[in-house]
Amino acid sequence: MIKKHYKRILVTSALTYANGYTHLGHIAGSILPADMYVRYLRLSGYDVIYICGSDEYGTAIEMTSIQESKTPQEIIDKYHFANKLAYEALGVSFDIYSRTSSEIHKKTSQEFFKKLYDKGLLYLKSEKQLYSEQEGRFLADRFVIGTCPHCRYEEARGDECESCGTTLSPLELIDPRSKITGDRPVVKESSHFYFPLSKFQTKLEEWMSTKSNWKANVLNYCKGWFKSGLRDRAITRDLKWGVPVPLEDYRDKVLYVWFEAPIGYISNTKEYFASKGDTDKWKEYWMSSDTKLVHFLGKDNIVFHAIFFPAMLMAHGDFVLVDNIPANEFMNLEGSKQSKSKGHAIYVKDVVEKFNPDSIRYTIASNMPENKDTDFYWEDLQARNNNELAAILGNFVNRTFIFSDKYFDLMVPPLSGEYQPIDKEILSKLKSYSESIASYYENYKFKDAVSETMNLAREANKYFNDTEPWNVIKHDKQRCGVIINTCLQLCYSFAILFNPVLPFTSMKMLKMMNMSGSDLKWSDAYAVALKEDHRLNKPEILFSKIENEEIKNL
Ligand code: B3M
Ligand code: ZN
Repeated sequence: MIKKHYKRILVTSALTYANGYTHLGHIAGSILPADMYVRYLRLSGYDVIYICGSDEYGTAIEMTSIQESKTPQEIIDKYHFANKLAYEALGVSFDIYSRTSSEIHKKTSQEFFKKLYDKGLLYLKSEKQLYSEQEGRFLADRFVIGTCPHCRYEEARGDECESCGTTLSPLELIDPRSKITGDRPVVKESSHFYFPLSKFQTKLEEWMSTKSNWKANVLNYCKGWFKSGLRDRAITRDLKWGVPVPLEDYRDKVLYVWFEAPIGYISNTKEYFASKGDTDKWKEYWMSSDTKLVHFLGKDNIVFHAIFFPAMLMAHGDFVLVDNIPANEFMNLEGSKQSKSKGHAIYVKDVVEKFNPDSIRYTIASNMPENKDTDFYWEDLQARNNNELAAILGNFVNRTFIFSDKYFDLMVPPLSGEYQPIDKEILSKLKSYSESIASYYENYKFKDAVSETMNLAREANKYFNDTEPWNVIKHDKQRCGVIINTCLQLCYSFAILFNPVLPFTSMKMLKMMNMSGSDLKWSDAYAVALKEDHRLNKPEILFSKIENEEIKNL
């Protein structure tokens, strides 16, 4: 169980850059585990909100706008709305999916900066920067490429080497050049505000030492940062696209995207409650120590959420710190990394048009990169859909409904006569499975949660086979009724237990059972909830087979 002293749970998924279409790598890394987690929590009666949105500033956006010959505003409008729709089509149940270009975010991040500034925590430092005379601008972060000083990769970006993963600053690059024009930049001085990250190292280390339940990959990664010593970071940039620095003399500078973007979690929470007419309620979530804050993200975002953002929040002083960061590794595509910048990715908007969104969710969840990188294969989608979803879950539900239709007039048969030991056994398994699946969800073990749920569906098929209702019906309709009643209770349980991973199928099953989807409860999964003589609806096929031709040439 989630610790008693938590009254509410605030869940975030890393904000998606609105410079490209969201792809299955994002889903596996930060979206699907969070969605399954919150769906489970809601079913279990926890007070939970799920916050996400588009990340709309930073050089990534400006770069795309140049590449696509559009304004940054046109770029973010195009991708924000497209991604919002794609997430909906995949059944992602955000409470809000907003954007960092909103007014409320501008205000919130400026106030945050101002508070640190007024506390005297920020300092101004003049630093050498690369400047393109041809373009008349400083080349921040992704606007410059060059050779990585660590691994010699020749296309390393000014902020990070994608080849060896090292965080870089543009001046460390060997032979730097402008990403846009290829121009060789000159070095010029510019002043920037610095956040004193080094001063927070001890406090951060002490705080993290209480997090023994964090994933080893997250803790080890952070230890590496502590070992090399945290360095202060510039939190402003010489760019036009961004949140302006809220100080008269520095209006031509903007806040660094990794400073303002995480504040977007706070801004979006404010917007969510404001839209419900309760403008102060966000404080309950962000400003109480009995809130459990959980960030879901991919491993490339760990440092910002485990070190940089918590240090910002410590410096600010008013906000709750993160309780856990169940970061995932990467899900690659048939052997190599998915990357929207390289066009090597499966976009959500495309895949939901071709396949059942629940089959996609199930395939990703079953192969979630929780502890190591994994790969997405089309053959795996086909196999999971055909051999598990259709052949195990779909088959069980289908046989149960065919029997109910053919022999019981689509009514839940009465429980006249005693349960036999075999019935009691499967019903008691419902309880133990519900508990173990719940515990997997609460401990961020999504792969185990899903495979355990499918194991229960296997048990259900075994029950059907062992009780042989097709024989029993010939000589004992009453006994057959008890069996089918039990099978229908199992179907209802599946609508609940599979709901976190298969939300559309869950609703379809509830419709078939003529049960409401609005007040589903995890504990009803073992409650024998269907009443005798309850009328059922006509069955539908839950999963159709994926044929070889459908995945050829994808
Ligand atoms: N947009 C990075 C990414 O999409 C970034 C996450 C921001 S979370 C505050 O990988
Ligand atoms: Zn490198």
